[in-house]
Amino acid sequence: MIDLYFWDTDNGYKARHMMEESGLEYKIIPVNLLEREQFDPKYLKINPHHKIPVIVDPDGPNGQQAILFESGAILKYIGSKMDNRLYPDDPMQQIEVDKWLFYGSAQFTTISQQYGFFMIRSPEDIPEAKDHYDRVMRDMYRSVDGALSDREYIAGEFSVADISMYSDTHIFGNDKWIGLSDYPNIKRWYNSISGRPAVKRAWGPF
Ligand SMILES: N[C@@H](CCC(=O)N[C@@H](CS)C(=O)NCC(=O)O)C(=O)O
Repeated sequence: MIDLYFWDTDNGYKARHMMEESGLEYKIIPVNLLEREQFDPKYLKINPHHKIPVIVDPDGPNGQQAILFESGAILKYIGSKMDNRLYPDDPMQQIEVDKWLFYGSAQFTTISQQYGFFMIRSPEDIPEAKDHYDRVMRDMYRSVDGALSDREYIAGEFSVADISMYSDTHIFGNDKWIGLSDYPNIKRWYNSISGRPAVKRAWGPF
């Protein structure tokens, strides 16, 4: 049984979605960020960066316990472990998945979080920062929309790379924020992933 240390944020949902896709047995252990539980010394032992998500797999490589932080690393690890392989074996396909998986973690989510901070959570209203991140987000959506114009999923077949970009699209792609009407390929991709049973389970109550 894998332990998933979770709270309801974009990165948290990536890992939870992945666990639901995997069919592996797992248990959610809530880490209440509002109560600052991520700073509990016991939690800092498994993630010194005081962040969710984390997974603890008692049945890791060579029968050893595996502890992973970083949602991208979690997606890749679980994708490699599962039977239906959302992380491919083929080296050429791996290149395609890796570049989008890293893009998802390093670019798509990072920019989305900055956008979210200045649009929603910043105690100060800073119009220049809002304009900046709105422009960067739309530029990013434009390039992802272009990439999706000749393929169903971001790396070809449905993979961990899609999971790494879904949760922020779910949070900020709606009409209240960026909206998807100018990005028809993202809209198709988003709707297709939203229909997956694993997504419905992953975004349910916990
Ligand atoms: N790069 C990390 C980022 C994780 C992250 O930003 N986690 C946030 C929630 S989305 C968090 O736990 N923040 C609490 C804190 O920084 O104290 C990943 O992809 O897992």
